Amino acid sequence: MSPAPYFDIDRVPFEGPDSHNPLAYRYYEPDRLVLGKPMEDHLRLAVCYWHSFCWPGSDMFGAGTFDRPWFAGAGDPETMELAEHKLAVAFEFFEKLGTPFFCFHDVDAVPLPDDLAQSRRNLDRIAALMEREMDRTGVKLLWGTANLFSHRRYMAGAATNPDPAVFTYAAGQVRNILEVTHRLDGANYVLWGGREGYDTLLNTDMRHEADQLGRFLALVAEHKHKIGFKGTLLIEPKPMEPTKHQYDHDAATVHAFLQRYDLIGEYRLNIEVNHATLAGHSYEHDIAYAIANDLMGSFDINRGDPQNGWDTDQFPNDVTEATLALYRVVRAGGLTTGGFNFDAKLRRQSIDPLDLVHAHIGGIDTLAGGLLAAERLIEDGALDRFVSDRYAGWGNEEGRAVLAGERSLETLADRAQAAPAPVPVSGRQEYLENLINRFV
Ligand code: XUL
Ligand code: CO
Repeated sequence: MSPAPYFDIDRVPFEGPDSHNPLAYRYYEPDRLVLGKPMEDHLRLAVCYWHSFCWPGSDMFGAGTFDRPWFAGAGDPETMELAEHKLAVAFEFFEKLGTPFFCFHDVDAVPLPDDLAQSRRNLDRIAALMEREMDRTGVKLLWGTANLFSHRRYMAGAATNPDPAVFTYAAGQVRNILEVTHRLDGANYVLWGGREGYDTLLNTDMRHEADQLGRFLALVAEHKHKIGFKGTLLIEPKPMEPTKHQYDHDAATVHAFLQRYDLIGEYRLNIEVNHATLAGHSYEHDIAYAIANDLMGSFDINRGDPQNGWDTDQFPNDVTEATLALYRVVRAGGLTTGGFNFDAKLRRQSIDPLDLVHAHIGGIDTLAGGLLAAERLIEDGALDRFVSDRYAGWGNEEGRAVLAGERSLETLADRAQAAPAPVPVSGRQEYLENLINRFV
């Protein structure tokens, strides 16, 4: 259970913005107070298991480039011993980075044979070791999830599969990992509908599939309450990839779906940068939508490549984007059960253990820098004031009466006819963009 250290570094220290040490944080200072709350509680950073410890560096033109000692040989199945080795390295990594949370799929942690009872035994065995490591290090589980998209049984979806036996199998898989997430005191449980969509409408009954997905989500919520799991259930929107079209397209689509199937209150959103951008939005847009509709839950953080139209899942490095996201999150009251999970992977040529460290240090400092800029922006107050002044007209008695439904179209029309025409007011976009750059 305790192989030799894999990462040849000490714990990553905070050294401040002037440091030239590539193995130190320049901005991430966990106990620094930001607007009265420690930075680590604002960010609730998580390392993801799958990209960092399971993904071999493969692409559609070639096999894996990463040579990790816990990987099974080509064509060999993963064993529990290798899974335990992987777990030990993962916790070594969390400790050295000082990240307080991690996230995993069932299949990331252990082999899942085509036998739900044996899969559960494997999960329980690793959960016991996880508990030990969690106790030793203080690292906590941000969320667990089921991989309902890699196995060939799920090629036509899990909850939305035309075969009810696949729906049933998926239910069994979710029960196992939801219960394990509960056992590990996970703060959330995530459902990402990887193949809950279609490849072609020619073979698809869209209404039927939506009803199936609605039922599946209701079953998961019922089971959560039955077992007393107190974490938040989260849906992670994504418009496409792997399917041509996924039903959980973006925050607004999921919102409509939750309303349609009477699931508001049971689910919140896990919003991911590169999913929002694939949907043709900015990250900030989906965050703003979630906040406006009381659906903010948690965040997967990464970035896409502006020249590529797919989910490249690179580590975040844009401080302005992080600033705008954190400004909204903090202004909305901040995270509760959620966190920022690095759902990001190395490039295929970054084959050294240290590359994983550099990637996370950069991502963590990007978020920390964004948080500090957001703090300055909030303390300054000019942006807030600009927006509230812009809507100030609605705050008077007449404006409130209109919104409260106390005026008819006729009354408004008569008033408009009697009054001088409204005078257009500048939206001042460029002024505001310059303002943001003053704080980043
Ligand atoms: C895929 C993705 C997933 C989910 C969890 O694009 O983001 O890793 O976060 O299943
Ligand atoms: Co994700």
